[in-house]
Amino acid sequence: MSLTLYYYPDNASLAPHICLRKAGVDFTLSLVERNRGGLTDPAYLALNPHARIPTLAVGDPDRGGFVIRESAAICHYIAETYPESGLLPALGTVERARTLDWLYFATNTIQADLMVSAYARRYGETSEQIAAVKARAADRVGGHLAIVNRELEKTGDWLVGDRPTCADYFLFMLAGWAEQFKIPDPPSIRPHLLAHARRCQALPEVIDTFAAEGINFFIS
Ligand SMILES: N[C@@H](CCC(=O)N[C@@H](CS)C(=O)NCC(=O)O)C(=O)O
Repeated sequence: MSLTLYYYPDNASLAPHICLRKAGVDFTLSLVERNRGGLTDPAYLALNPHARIPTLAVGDPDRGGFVIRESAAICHYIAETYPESGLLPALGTVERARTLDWLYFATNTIQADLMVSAYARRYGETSEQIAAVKARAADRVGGHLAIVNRELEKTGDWLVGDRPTCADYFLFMLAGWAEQFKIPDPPSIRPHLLAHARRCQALPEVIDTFAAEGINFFIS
């Protein structure tokens, strides 16, 4: 079945995009013009009523295909569908369980607080409230990244095993946002996270993804 990734540069579509390139499959990239009404476009809302980026369409959703609308779920789906990609360790292994544990920590904890910080205006009314929400959430992200930094100190190059998995790509995406959002304790002050980001930036699938999206690496 055909695969179409609806994306916007450096949005939550980034990790799924890297996974597709790592899997080496044919796919179509479709830009959601989020600054020009793309998220209120009825055609896009029909695919993704959550009005969020990304969406992965598998086949034609009107003709027996389906969509996946959560970035971590898309990464998980690609990994399961193309096991030879190594995006996840083998089914039933401890390594796979640990990789999924990090993938879901990344989306459910780090990403969740990053989103609160980025969209703080949705969580407060006055400018003081909004600033307080933004700062508190950013602090929490710093704490979550400290946990990952400690883990990478133990595990070495990658979160689990001796090759990058979808959890590494997801973490890399979030580290990029955290750096760009200028949280108080950014990834670049965490040596193991910084080295991890540099390792990710050197991977061909990551280089190709950034080139295709027209974005720059966040760590020099
Ligand atoms: N949990 C979702 C969150 C997706 C999300 O919030 N994407 C952002 C772009 S990075 C978005 O579409 N924001 C638009 C909005 O919140 O109005 C996922 O990871 O796929």
